[in-house]
Amino acid sequence: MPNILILGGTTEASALAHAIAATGLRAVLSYAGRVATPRAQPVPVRIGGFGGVACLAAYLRTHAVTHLVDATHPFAAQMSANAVAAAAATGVPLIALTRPAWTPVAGDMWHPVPDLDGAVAALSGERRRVMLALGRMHVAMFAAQPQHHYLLRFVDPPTRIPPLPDHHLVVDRGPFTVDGDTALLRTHAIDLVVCKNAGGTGAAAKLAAARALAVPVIMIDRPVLPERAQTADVATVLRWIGHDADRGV
Ligand code: 3Y8
Ligand code: NAP
Repeated sequence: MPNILILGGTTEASALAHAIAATGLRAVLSYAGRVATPRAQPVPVRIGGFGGVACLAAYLRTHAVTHLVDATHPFAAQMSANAVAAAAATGVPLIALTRPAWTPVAGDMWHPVPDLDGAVAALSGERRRVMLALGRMHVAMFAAQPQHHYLLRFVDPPTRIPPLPDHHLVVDRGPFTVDGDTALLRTHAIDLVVCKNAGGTGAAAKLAAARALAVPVIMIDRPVLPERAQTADVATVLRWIGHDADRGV
């Protein structure tokens, strides 16, 4: 009988959890514990790091996990690397449920950069009004470019004031809407957006808003992840688990 561990934290992970719950298969969804109240799930949830590769491997063994699904965010590179290593160490089969990277369409004004350091470097120069749509964890890096006005958006209120001399903070969680993000960019007279190439739908609204308002976007490329089986399709994951997607879902 399958016993699935889903490494979660994304829209796709939630969709998979709902599909698996509908089949009655045993599954646990795992969160890192990054935010105060992660979205409720229709399967049991565990919250917190495992303690590295060896501890993740030990978790897989002691909980008799039969299938590991890495449905984490494309920028959760450490978790994904640990999942590959722990799956290899234990022989537990692994598949990644991910989403394709965004690609520019007509009207997009993207300036691709390889990583967060590249995004900081790209902000050299005259004062701009920048929406830093990166969440909370990497804001401090942008103190190297204090000349700008920054619009920040965090999931939770911060425990410390962000180290940017001129910023406005919005506390909100996605998925976001195009109308909402268009109004946000307009209200704050944003003339530049910085974001990760997250892909998917939950964070895409700001791209459509930037396109509509002819606002350029500094687009951070995804980190390189280790080789692993992967799909963008929940039904493929269910078939991989050996449960036909046509039955019961
Ligand atoms: C804790 C668990 C679902 C999942 C929803 C997706 C969409 C909405 C859009 C902007 C971009 C950002 C951020 C974002 C989005 C989804 C998805 C997504 C981006 C939650 C969640 C957890 C997190 C962690 C959080 C990070 C932060 C990143 C905010 C749940 C709400 C910026 C990524 O305060 C912190 O420490 C936040 C940390 C990692 C990146 C950062 O560096 O700050 N996500 N986000 C997960 C855990 O503990 O394991 O409550 O759902 C999930 C979601 N956030 O099921 O509906 O699928 O990507 N999350 C980015 O894309 O750049 C916001 O503001 O425009
Ligand atoms: P990360 O840098 O790749 O991982 C750092 C450490 O956090 C991991 O080594 C692991 O700790 C722990 N961890 C990460 N994801 C976990 C999970 N799902 N369950 C249990 N432990 C987890 O991860 P991150 O970028 O901080 O992302 C953390 C969470 O937020 C993930 O669930 C991810 O899907 C979600 N998220 C991230 C982003 C983003 O922009 N990075 C965006 C949306 C959602 P141990 O080594 O101790 O096991």
